[in-house]
Amino acid sequence: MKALFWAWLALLPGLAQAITTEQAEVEVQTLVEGLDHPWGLAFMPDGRMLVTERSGQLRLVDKDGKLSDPIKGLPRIAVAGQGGLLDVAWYQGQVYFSYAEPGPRAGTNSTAVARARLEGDRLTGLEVIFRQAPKYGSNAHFGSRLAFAPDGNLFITLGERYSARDDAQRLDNHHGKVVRIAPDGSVPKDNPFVGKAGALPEIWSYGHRNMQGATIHPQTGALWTHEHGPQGGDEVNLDQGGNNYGWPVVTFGEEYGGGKIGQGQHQDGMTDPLHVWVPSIAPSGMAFYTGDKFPQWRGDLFIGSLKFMQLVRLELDGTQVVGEERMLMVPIGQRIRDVVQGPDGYLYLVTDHSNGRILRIKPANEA
Ligand SMILES: [Ca+2]
Repeated sequence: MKALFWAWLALLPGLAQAITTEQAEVEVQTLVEGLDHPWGLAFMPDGRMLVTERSGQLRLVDKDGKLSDPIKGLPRIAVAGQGGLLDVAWYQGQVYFSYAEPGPRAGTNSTAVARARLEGDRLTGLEVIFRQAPKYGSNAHFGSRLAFAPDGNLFITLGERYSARDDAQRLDNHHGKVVRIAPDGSVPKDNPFVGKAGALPEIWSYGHRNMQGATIHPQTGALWTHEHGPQGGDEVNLDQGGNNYGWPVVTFGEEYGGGKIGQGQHQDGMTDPLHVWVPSIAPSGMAFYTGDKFPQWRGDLFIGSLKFMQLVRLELDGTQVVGEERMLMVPIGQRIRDVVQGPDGYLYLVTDHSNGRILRIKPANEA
């Protein structure tokens, strides 16, 4: 009977066999608390962390968890709903961050990305290197994860703003797209839609809903993303240039409260996800584990779950998901917003809460 059950599961896309880590093998430490809905975390080469708070503050955290005052010199940020100060990255001596930028008309906004140098307690030389077009009246689905590829180009995930979902299938806008730009904001000449009439040249891939996870595979250098489905149908995607990922034509989810969306689950010319969650886990943050503190996890993909307040571990065979674990069943009672591997080989989590935390995952019984 059990064998039959797994045979049946194997027919469903995206369902992987449950796997487990002994709870006793892992210790969860609170490094920082009292953050206001933190969203993104990045390490700097000196070991300090940059952390964003959605309400508009960028702060530094030292190795012992000491939190700085807000960094000065940030641009105007549209803080409402899901919008605010969002992801952060460090690349070649500069801070890069994504945020909801106010538009010229009241109530409009879109995701923007800026970079600046950090001098003491302030940003200097701030440049906005990307603006999602068009500015739009919505406080939802900003996407906005940042991932630097090995070639130095920057991937930015962009949501379809919830009420503009049909735009995700058109190339004349940045709704429901991944874009790829150079660190100075210029467009790489080898982007897939450069020179195509009517297409914005920054676009890397399209047909996305709202992606709050993006990371680079440590061996292949490929971009992996995940995205929130509607009701059901969260996806992990191998995000390749020029591909159409289907939203809202194909999805494994349905309208909130029920009701069919689009044409079903597959269509020629649209790329299927590598993995699907039905029901949704509400994924945010994503990291491949490459460290030496948890040898048994090397090569695994870690994803935060907002909805279940869990850390999800996927075991992979190439691009195939062969096992799934829902970790941190001991309830921390806070939504996991970001997942980062530290330079020390520990995993760091950010919890999206009015008393948000940075958590450090260590092996238990470590000296
Ligand atoms: Ca899809």
